[in-house]
Amino acid sequence: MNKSLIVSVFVLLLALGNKAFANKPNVIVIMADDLGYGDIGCYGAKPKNLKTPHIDRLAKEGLRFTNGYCSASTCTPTRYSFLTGTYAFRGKNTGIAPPSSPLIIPKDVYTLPDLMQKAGYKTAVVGKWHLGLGETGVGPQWNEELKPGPLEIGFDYSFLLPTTNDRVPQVYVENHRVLNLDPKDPLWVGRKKPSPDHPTGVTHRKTLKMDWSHGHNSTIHNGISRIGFYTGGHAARFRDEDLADKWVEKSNEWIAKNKDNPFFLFFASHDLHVPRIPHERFQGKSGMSYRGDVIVQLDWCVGELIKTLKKHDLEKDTLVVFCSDNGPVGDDGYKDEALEKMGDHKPAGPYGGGKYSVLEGGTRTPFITYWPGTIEHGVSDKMVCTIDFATSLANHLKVEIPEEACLDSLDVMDALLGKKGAKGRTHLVQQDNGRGGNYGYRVGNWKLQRHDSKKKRNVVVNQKLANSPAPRLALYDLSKDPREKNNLAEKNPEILKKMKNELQKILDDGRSR
Ligand code: NG6
Ligand code: CA
Repeated sequence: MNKSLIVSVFVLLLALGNKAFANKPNVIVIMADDLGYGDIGCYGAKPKNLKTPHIDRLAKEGLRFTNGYCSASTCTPTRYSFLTGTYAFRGKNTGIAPPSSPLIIPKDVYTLPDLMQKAGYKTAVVGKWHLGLGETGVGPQWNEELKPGPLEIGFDYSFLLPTTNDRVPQVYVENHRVLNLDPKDPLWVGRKKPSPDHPTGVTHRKTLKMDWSHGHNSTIHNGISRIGFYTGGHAARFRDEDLADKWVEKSNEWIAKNKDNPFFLFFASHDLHVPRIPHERFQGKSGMSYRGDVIVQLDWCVGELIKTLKKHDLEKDTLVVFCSDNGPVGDDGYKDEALEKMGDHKPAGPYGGGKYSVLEGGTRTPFITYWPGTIEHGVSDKMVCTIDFATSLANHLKVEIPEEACLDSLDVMDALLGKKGAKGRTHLVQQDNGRGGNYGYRVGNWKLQRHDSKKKRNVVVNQKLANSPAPRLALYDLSKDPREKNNLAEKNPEILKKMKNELQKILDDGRSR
């Protein structure tokens, strides 16, 4: 073969290689926990030492969305919708999952990881799960095989914090097993105090390294009392300080093992959920409270993942998405000075409300897509939601999804990739927690709030968890009133009626795709 022929064959192979990846990029979804719209530099965070250079770089070189959403203002329903492509209020028991929740995504539901597997991907979830484990009516069998779980709904590998870290137990679950569990020291998890002398956040409050402010006063582990009780499993227990490092370590291992196939990694960070316990090397770094420090820690994780992609020369072959599972909260049950040391920082940016709320701050969250060489850098005002990945990726990968699956997931792939003329969503339902709660419904600049919850009837929950009254139906113009303070319902009865009916139809139809 002469030289020029060799060169042309090489160029052709390179082109084919790139094309294969353009059709099947690796996908990493980095989902932060309780991270608000205004919490990171590229979304306007100002505090001098609250630095997020790695996330900011994704935004600078990728696409930063100003209308990016998660579908609910609490964790479990957002994660449910992200994985199923269906609004959580349509499912059973999709509110915040308790420590002993069984798997809440039915095994026969077609999921995002299912469709990625169909497309030939290896799939993994590393980090916080909070979608339950075990059979319905039974729940997690901690000392046995923990299934069904992620492996039964489309993941090839899982390395989990099974619930959320303010809930018991503090153990890792790798695939079907609690990691490092000594059978001679079985793990018991329950709702009632296991013995009269079992130390709790109430009886041993003085010994705690971080005091609780509400709830979170049952079993103590690592000097922090939690929701729920447990005993045993001592060899399996982790230190809160080490979670972020572990997620990075396990992700890196898995990427290295799977780098020759297309892969899908759901990196489910626990930062900034309570208890906010950064690794010692991040403590004090933000100049704020631990809430700020775990943002710095989260940013470090993002940097490490990108470093890993670079190391394997995969940056140009990987679509990275950075998002959050719900908006911000100050005091979420521990006295960690989050509110006291907030200063002028506005965790929800210009928006009102936050976690638990149907105001914009509850679901409008950081949302960045990054794929060097494919996504041009910029800022997008297209409306996109974490619920849309399923249909967007399915269409991109040419995988058919069954008619009765992913009922509310829309194809916004062109918008995610920043293509010219791309359309985002025209409407979005925002929910708080669980079924029959409160709803937000957004169309263009109009925002309808509908407060249904019997418990929290006519109540708006704001970042400080203080409740203020709200009418059952209210209408806001987000272009002028991002904090949703000026109810325009009376002045715009037609728009109110139209949006109220549209929302009702989406609820009644059982689908919006
Ligand atoms: C609440 C907890 C809160 C947090 C939340 C779930 C109390 C008083 N509050 O019930 O601390 O754990 O559930 O958060 O227990 S989420 O981000 O996982 O949805
Ligand atoms: Ca959350």
